[in-house]
Amino acid sequence: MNLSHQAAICAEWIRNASHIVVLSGAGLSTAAGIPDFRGPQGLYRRASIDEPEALFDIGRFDADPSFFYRFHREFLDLLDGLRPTFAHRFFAALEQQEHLAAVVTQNIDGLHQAAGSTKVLEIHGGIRTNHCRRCRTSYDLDDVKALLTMEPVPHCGRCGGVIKPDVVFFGETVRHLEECQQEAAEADLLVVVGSSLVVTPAALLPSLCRGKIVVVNKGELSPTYLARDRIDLYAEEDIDAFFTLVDEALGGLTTKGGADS
Ligand code: CNA
Repeated sequence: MNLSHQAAICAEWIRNASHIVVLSGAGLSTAAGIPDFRGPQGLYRRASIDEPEALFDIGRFDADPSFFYRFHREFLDLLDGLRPTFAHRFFAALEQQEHLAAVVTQNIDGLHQAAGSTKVLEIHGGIRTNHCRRCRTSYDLDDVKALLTMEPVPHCGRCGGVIKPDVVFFGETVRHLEECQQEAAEADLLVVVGSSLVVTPAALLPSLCRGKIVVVNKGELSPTYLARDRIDLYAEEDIDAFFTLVDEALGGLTTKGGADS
């Protein structure tokens, strides 16, 4: 089946669905300019860090937060000026047209919200909110950026504790799990985009869906938690190319004043 045929089918299913849920992963944001973590151009290499796996280890963070912040500073610099992709904007427009019930994202970059989506469940947390490890005072991203211009590790103005972004580290509990599971279970159309479906529990969510499952992913897709014969439409295509065609088939949702272009 060719790309435009697959896009036409996806558009038809979107038109007929009443509870659409998107499950997104790192591949959705590569077109925005955010590389994966471990590839040749990956963020781990940019940060010149020898032990990338330890970056998101909560024990390591508490012992030496400067290790994480060397990486995080680079990540925040990279994010400055990046814009959501076409597909981010398409999902925001779908929500505004009341087709989309929720986005469950494994991404921490905040690009769904930047595109205008409001029903976003960040299962691995996100960088937009931050808390003091000691007294739990909250700080927004601009506060942290301002502190990082003055010190290598941002410290709490109230108690002097270390501030940490609300990103889920290894050793911490994922966010909104029950709500994510409920959305997946209620979805009559689940659209999985840009995820290899390797990281659990997010990778287990499609198995809860009783409706149709569409996967748009070019590259590795693990069959461990989602068997190929459970996927109703599998587009091994570039995400933006695919949803540009879906959008056209739906009459141009992203240009109907919905999405932030
Ligand atoms: P992953 O395991 O890196 O899978 C991404 C998938 O997307 C791969 O199969 C790629 O081949 C595919 N892909 C990449 N670009 C495209 C494209 N343009 N079109 C179609 N397919 C594409 O990432 P997952 O999200 O599944 O899970 C792993 C971790 C990585 C999650 O916890 C993420 O939080 C974390 N991560 C997040 C970001 C971010 O916030 N933007 C960036 C890097 C890693």
